[in-house]
Amino acid sequence: MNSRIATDIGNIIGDKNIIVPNTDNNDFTIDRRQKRQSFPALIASPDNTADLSKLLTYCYKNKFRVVPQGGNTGLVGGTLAASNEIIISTRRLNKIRAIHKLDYSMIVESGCILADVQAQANRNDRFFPVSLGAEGSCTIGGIISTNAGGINVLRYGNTRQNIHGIEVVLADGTIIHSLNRLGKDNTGYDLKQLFIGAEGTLGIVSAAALKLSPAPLSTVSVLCGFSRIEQSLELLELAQLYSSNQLTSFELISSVAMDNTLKHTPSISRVIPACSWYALCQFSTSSPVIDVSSLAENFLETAADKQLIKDAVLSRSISQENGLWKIREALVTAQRLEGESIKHDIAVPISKVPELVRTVDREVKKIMPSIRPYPFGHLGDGNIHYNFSQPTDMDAITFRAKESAIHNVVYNIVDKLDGTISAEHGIGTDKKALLAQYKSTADLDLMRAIRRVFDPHSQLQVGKLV
Ligand code: S2G
Ligand code: ZN
Repeated sequence: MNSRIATDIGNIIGDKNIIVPNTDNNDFTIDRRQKRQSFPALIASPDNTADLSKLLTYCYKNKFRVVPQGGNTGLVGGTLAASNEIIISTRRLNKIRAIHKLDYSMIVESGCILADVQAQANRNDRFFPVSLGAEGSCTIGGIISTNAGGINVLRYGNTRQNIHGIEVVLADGTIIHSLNRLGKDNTGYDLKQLFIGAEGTLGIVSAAALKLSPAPLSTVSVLCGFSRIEQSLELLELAQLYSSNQLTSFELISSVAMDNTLKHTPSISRVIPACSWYALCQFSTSSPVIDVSSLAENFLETAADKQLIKDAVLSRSISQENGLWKIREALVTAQRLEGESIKHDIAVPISKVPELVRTVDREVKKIMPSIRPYPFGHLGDGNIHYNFSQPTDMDAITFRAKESAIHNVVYNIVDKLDGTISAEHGIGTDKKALLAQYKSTADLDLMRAIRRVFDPHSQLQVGKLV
């Protein structure tokens, strides 16, 4: 991009907000979890919505291609930029504009880090429930544009269900002001929902009115071990029953994931004897009159009476509970330390998870007998990260060479089980071709038509999503 353009953009957003990519600050140009490098023409980081609007108007008039970016923690190549594209980072749009306790709402700008927003809500005796591994660096704009999930979806829904309103800037610079704090607003199309999960293809979210929940007053977590994947469904049903709607999370962990986490994380020790499968669940309540520990104890007693579990531990303190969830957080890193991995972010109807697990295991081993399945995930949403680790007797190149064959087997099984190829991580560049394979022509045509309405010059997120 020539220097005149950089000068123009500097005049619009301030020279200090133009970021020159170099080896030191590759935070914007390397997608940190996949380690892929971008080489954008320029990185612009406006620090207010008005400048963002002027910048987009300038890009619109000049037909420059734009890649919106939040915390750059995505997993599907959604923030990669080509040399003829401008990364527009929202990180400097990072003010918490207001908190409205009695409205259970909080107005924050896109560049706010999720963990900071969670903390600010907690300080005001409120709870913003979207919680995921990257929360220390992902941004509010990022979780909105990918409709991020995480471990609390079972009780609180995805990001989509926790947004009252948004402020968004369209490709031509038009600002859509709909930062309302209303629990209900039935006045035509719910336009905000179009931008949530659109991966930046329809506009750049600059701020959001978040929906807050009452802060949990007490929580307790249970790690139980069991033998057969089918028992996980009965345990989930029992946990729902005995929690009287206080069940926040229900995560599935395979023995491989547990054993690898223990192997690679010195600070974590085994808390119950080895089992084939584990479920980690959390009961939480905001009520001063509900004793979640006794709910969890009743759950465990009944599970034991029904011989659903081999062993279990119930947290008796916050630090013990944090220790249990550290296992869940650490298992993703632990897999990375076991060599190359082939990952899936799939979901099927909950009742079909056992069939998914057994069929995928059987069919993938026909392609690669020594492959190491590494399944874990959000059983409560039917969302299983059915990952595979490189066989110990195979080099990375040979392993990678089979990746698309393995993906095909897995996605065909998911499709037959009425599932989805992407439950929470989105499509980006990596799954664009897959989406075309598994989404109906009618769906794809409609999505493309909507995209043309919002981005008539085809400038936003070219080559991503649809
Ligand atoms: C999780 C992250 C999956 C991965 O931990 O629930 O969303 O493989 C995932 O990074
Ligand atoms: Zn996940």
